[in-house]
Amino acid sequence: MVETNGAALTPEQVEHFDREGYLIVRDLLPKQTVDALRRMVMSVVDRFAQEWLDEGLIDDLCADEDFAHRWAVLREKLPSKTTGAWRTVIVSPELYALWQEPALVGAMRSLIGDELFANGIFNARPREPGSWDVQRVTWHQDAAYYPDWDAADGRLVTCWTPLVPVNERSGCLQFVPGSHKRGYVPFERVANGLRAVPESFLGGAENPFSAELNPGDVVMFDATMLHQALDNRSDYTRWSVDVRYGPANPTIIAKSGPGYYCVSAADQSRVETFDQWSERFDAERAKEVRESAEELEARAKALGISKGELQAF
Ligand SMILES: O=C(O)CCC(=O)C(=O)O
Repeated sequence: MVETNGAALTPEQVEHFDREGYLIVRDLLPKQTVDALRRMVMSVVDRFAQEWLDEGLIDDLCADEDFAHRWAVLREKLPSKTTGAWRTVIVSPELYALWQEPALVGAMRSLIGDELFANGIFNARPREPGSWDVQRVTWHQDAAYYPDWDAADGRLVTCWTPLVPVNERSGCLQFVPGSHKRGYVPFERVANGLRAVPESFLGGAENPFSAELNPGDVVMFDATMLHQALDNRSDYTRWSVDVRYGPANPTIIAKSGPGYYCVSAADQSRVETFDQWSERFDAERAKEVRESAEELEARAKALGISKGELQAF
């Protein structure tokens, strides 16, 4: 049985989220949760490094490099030096455990309610040192990514957590406080396929709030929150993980892609296990990938990189 009774947010924290559209909770995740996510990410790095070694693209696994530096050192050795966000490669018990983390669940129950659905949009991001078009995340609302988004369906909350220290130099997130109250604004596609808020809707972005965080901290924010990520000007990879929760009502479930029934205070038997979810994720993802193959091809071509490098988005 999963523990669903993590501590609730205080009324002041809920009030901050309602007013500003985001909330930072310091040291929310236990160290073992952060360590498990870092190990999961590093096992994917190991796998990629071994493939590149086998293909003769690199001559060293760089296994002595530390967590923050290894990926960037490996990528420097490759002809195409950067990659997008990861999704399919992080479907793992560790990611599942993050969604189930009692402290996070406690916070989400305070903001959303007692029946929670884990949205099928989630990422681990190897934001590499440098200024890379493929990785650039300019001002946007996450609502732009939810099919047929409608505020009346219920609140959708993104939870973003770093696996290394993030600050303005290493590419932290920035927010326009209170901008969620403007509601959903139109988006335009930018070169890397992401959905950006046009200039004319960016009032307040000249004076943003920078969410500087350490591993264990979580910033949670509303689907209509205007936010962006700064370029990474440090010498290490800005690793982070982001997951999303919504109320487990039939409309949200239908619109949430390959997510899963994540928490139920009323009946825990509704909650899918990792094996059930990952099997369904694979099947639904395979369908999505087939459907978007042409779009992927066009985006990769526009960026001058291979389809493989884009497909984890
Ligand atoms: O991590 C990033 O660089 C961007 C994250 C983001 O915009 C999001 O999770 O909605």
